[in-house]
Amino acid sequence: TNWSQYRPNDGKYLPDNIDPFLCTHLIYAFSIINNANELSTYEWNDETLYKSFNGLKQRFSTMVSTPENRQTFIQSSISFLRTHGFDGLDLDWEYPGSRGSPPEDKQRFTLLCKELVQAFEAEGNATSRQRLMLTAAVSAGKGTIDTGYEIAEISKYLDFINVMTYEFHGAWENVTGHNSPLYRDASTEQYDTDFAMKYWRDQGVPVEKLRMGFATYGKTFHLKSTRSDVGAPVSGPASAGPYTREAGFWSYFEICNFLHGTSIQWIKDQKVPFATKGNEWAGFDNRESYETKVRYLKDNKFGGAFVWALDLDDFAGKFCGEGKYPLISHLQKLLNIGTLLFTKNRNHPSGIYPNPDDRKSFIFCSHGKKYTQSCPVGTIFDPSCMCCNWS
Ligand SMILES: *[C@@H]1O[C@H](CO)[C@@H](O)[C@H](O)[C@H]1NC(C)=O
Ligand SMILES: *[C@@H]1O[C@H](CO)[C@@H](O)[C@H](O)[C@H]1NC(C)=O
Ligand SMILES: CC(=O)N[C@H]1CO[C@H](CO)[C@@H](O)[C@@H]1O
Repeated sequence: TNWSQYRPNDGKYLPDNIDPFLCTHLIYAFSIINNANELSTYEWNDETLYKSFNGLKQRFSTMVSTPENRQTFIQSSISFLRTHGFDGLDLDWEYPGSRGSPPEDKQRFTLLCKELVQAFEAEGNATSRQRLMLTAAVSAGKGTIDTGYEIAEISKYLDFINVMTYEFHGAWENVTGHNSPLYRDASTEQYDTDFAMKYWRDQGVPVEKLRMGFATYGKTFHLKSTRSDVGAPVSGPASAGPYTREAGFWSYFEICNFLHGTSIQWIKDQKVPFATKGNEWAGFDNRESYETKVRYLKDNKFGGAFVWALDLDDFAGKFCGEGKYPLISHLQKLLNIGTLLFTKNRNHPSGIYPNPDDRKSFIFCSHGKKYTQSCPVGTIFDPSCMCCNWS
């Protein structure tokens, strides 16, 4: 209530006293209807109180705001991860310093990374276990990057960085645009995969730590006119997919259904496909665009790829007629020379083999199955001892 602030001494109650985890919904009491029939504030400081009240939604901000809160999070993460058998933590804060998070969260995010990795290291030492990994999914938009990250600093602490090189365009805009273009087009300066990857690199992330995002979904639009090129006017998203049930978004397996009875077209400058049917437009990725993107990734020596998301590919092979996981298995083939070797020689005896793609891991074959195993942090695979050794 807006009057609890006036209670004396220990009876005084402000938004800071709220435990945001007690209830699913919180209601601020009260606002009023003014003489002009408008919804309006009443107390002189309602607007200030609204700010701290709604600030409670910023769980990341509150968590990073004090050393004590950070330690609570860090220690709870370690026990959570160990209890459930995870090997590490991927931070997915969208985004420090944006969307209501205050500017100082940029520095606090760095502190969080630093303190997390210190605590992970100490726990690994104390328990003689391989230390937990720390990674982050980060923005690919210049503005959000600039306000959110001390790039060179965080890259010291993170084992790798997943640059979310997708969601560049969508039905929140009034014209068609591709979800995950490799290159810019005339109208989208600094809003493409190539820009984002090089921006992170040029501000100090070693290339081997950078992972490029590969989308297994597309973004959709409802066309307003007969135009269907990039930049054509739209009136919102296309219909929701029957499985993902979210307007503006289709999984790759839903895209495959859409493609029946229409043909794939290419955005030449951006090296990605799209398709139109009736007044619906979808920009997506397929095996061909993955090929171009992997070539780009290798040419630029970026450390690897990550996929968003496993469950959006045609995982069971029931929709696209391209086998199980058509996009991700294709990506694996494109990235992993080891796999190509193994498909040529399926009779590889059980045992340990160097991983030709990644010296920080090795390949372990057992009864016709192949497993990739990471070396402990700080070591690389040494073929002379067939073991992980200090680099
Ligand atoms: C963990 O052990 C390594 C190697 O013994 C040492 O260099 C490092 O300082 C230790 N880290 C912590 C946080 O205890
Ligand atoms: C889309 O919106 C922008 C401003 O956000 C405006 O400049 C532009 O003319 C609009 N385009 C169309 C096709 O409505
Ligand atoms: C102190 C106090 O009671 N403040 C106000 C809180 O808001 C309502 C409007 O709904 C006012 O009537 C109160 O006076």
